[in-house]
Formats: sequence, C-alpha cells, structure tokens
Amino acid sequence: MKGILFLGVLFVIILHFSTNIIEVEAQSCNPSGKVRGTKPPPGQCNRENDSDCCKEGKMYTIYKCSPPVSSHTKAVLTINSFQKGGDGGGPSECDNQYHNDDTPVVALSTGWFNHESRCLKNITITGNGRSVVAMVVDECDSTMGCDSDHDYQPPCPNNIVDASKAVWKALGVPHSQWGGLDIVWSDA
Ligand SMILES: *[C@@H]1O[C@H](CO)[C@@H](O)[C@H](O)[C@H]1NC(C)=O
Ligand SMILES: CC(=O)N[C@H]1CO[C@H](CO)[C@@H](O)[C@@H]1O
Repeated sequence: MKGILFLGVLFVIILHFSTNIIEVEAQSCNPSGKVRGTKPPPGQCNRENDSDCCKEGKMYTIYKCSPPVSSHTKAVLTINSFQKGGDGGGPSECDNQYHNDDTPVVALSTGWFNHESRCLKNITITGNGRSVVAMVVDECDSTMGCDSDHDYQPPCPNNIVDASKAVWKALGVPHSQWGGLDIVWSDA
C-alpha cells in the first residue's frame, strides 16, 4: 500500500516536471551569443532620459528571436526618443524618418520586429489599466549593440516594446515612473 502511494506520488512529481519542461521548450528563445562592451568614445552614448551605455568589458547577451506572439504577449515597455538628436540614434528603420515623440510610435525587439514584417503596422499596448494603439517604426536590435550604430547602448533584450513618450502619456503612467513597465501587446 505504501509502495503504491509512493509510486503515485513519484508519478505526479515526474508528470509535473515533464510538463514544465515542455512548457519551457514551447516558450524557448535561446541566446545566440554575447557581445563585449566597449567604452563609448567621448561624446557618444546619449544619456538622455537615463539611456544605458555599454560598460567596457561587460558581456551582453544577444538574441535573434523573441518569445512567441499571442493575443496578449507579455513585454517590458521602455522609453525612447525617435526624434532627431534623441537617444534612438539614427532615423527609424521602417521609413528612414525621424518621428515626433508626441506621436505613439514604438520599436520592437528583433524577433517581434520579424524582418520588418510589422513595419508601419499598429499594435495595441495594454498596461497600467489602459490601452493605446501605436505604430511600429523601428527595431530594438537584440542581435547587436555597443557600437556606433546603436549609440554605444547595449543590445536590446528580446521582450521589449520601446515606446515614445506619447505612449507613456496615453497609458497614464506618471512621468516619474516612465522607464520600465510590464505590459501586454497584440497586433492591432
Ligand atoms: C495606425 O493607427 C494610426 C492612428 O490611429 C492610423 O492613422 C493608421 O492608419 C493606422 N495604420 C494602420 C496600418 O492601420
Ligand atoms: C523620450 C523622452 O522622454 N525624452 C525626454 C528626455 O528628457 C528631456 C528633458 O527632460 C525631455 O525634453 C525629452 O522629451
């Protein structure tokens, strides 16, 4: 009797772990490597609004993929300037233009940007109890960073919606809290 109970418990434990493993595998997006940080040359890496600058010798993980997209894909909302001279570096990849930060525009991590397939399309972002529609204009490059093309900023994590301040305003997030917010997004 005790033996059967023991086997039963063991079975449940094994089942628990094996379903966990399957779940992890379905969600998996493995790193594709690392880049080594180099010190930004003088005048490089715009620190506007606390942009992160690469640290010399630090290793940064890079990704070619993002987590699978669903109707409520979890992401982290960050802030970016898409204006000329802002912390976003060059013009947006989708249209080679700069964008006014008072318009709701975003950059997506490389996997979600998906080879420009979401370019100039809208996504719905839900966070802080509100929703906003924003247009995808750029890539937040998860595959490279710490070079002049990326203003000596680290590679993007693979789960980022990098948004203009208009998006933060529309979600009603107090200015002092702009920077990192758990959100969900979907194709609009
Ligand atoms: C995206 O949304 C904007 C503003 O709501 C709208 O003007 C534009 O037509 C939309 N674009 C697409 C591709 O749906
Ligand atoms: C993207 C963004 O919010 N940029 C802001 C950075 O900080 C300056 C000065 O406070 C603002 O003028 C920008 O709008």
